[in-house]
Amino acid sequence: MALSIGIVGLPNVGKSTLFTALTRKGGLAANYPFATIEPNVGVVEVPDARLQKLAAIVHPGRIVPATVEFVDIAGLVKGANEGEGLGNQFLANIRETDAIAEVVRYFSDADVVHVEGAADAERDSEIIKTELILADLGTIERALPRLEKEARRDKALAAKVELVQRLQEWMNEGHRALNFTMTDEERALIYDLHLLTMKPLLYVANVDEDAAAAELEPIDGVRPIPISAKVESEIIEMDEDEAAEYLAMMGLEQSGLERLVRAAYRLLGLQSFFTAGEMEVRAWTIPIGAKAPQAAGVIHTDFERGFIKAETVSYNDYLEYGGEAGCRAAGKLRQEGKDYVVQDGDVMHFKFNV
Ligand SMILES: Nc1nc2c(ncn2[C@@H]2O[C@H](COP(=O)(O)OP(=O)(O)OP(=O)(O)O)[C@@H](O)[C@H]2O)c(=O)[nH]1
Ligand SMILES: [Mg+2]
Repeated sequence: MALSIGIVGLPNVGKSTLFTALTRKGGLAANYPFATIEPNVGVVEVPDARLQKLAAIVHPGRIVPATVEFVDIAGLVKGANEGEGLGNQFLANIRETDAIAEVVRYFSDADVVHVEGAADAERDSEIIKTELILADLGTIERALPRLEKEARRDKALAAKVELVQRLQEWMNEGHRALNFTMTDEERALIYDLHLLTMKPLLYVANVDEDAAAAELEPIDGVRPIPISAKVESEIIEMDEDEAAEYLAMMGLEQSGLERLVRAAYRLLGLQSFFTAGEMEVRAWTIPIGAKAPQAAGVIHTDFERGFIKAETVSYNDYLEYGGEAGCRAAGKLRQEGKDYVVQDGDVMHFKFNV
């Protein structure tokens, strides 16, 4: 389950600069609006220092971190839903992502054109919010006639039609789908519409280099994550020690990637568990609250289907007792069954039978 995050925002706010820094991939960052035309997809390893600690004990053939996929699309402008600019047609590329990171310009470089004249986080994010809502309303408008037709033949669909109509009213008042009160069943009913404003949203404030550690005012109730795309793009040119020193100088403990991924995990209720063997030490992503079989299923569906038990060691025990053998001897290796709720950092070995 590789987490995927779509990057949106006004043109020229630094989306591609950030994307390039995060993914170390050559998405074009350029000082003119609409530099990005084709969507760029990049996969990034999730930094997790625990992997190295585990590897120091196990000496595996390789280390496999969890990954996050970022999708960089063209900037959205006011009126995008009516075909203004280029962004709207690329929204389709982020329909399938798990979350949206909206880049908002805070940096104050007069040489970089702002499509609305000057940066204003409140107004700029409002423009994007409106465009995303209008894009969703377009999706709903296209889907409804088909749904209504199907509902005439299949009475079971009446509830769905009624739900989508209520949602349409709500969104017509300028609200995101995410804030529409729904039961889990209702949420499942509209899942296939892949509404953009249904996705959890993070704001990334692209700040001036000296403000990367700033505490910013919330936008629409959500505190933005300050990241300097410029700093990030400088860090990727450095070796690890240099980068750490540079971050410390900026008053930061973690790179923007780490802070962004951590925030996304928190927002989406995700955590990691590990497998550790001679061949590889590996991180896997699961929802908080997932039980052992569900965790097993992330590795292979057979592991879930034929789940018997999970030999489990807490991350701290694994380090303290120097690995599996030490934990076994100390009675720290637990045999967990199908109702075990996996804890962040658990080192697990699944027994299964298919
Ligand atoms: N001073 C400063 N300039 C930045 C920063 N981030 C991006 N820029 C500059 O802003 C311009 C636009 O950056 P891009 O990353 O191409 O912006 P974008 O949001 O991808 O733009 P579109 O693809 O056109 O929507 C480039 O000249 C960047 O160098 C920053 O943190 N500080
Ligand atoms: Mg771009």
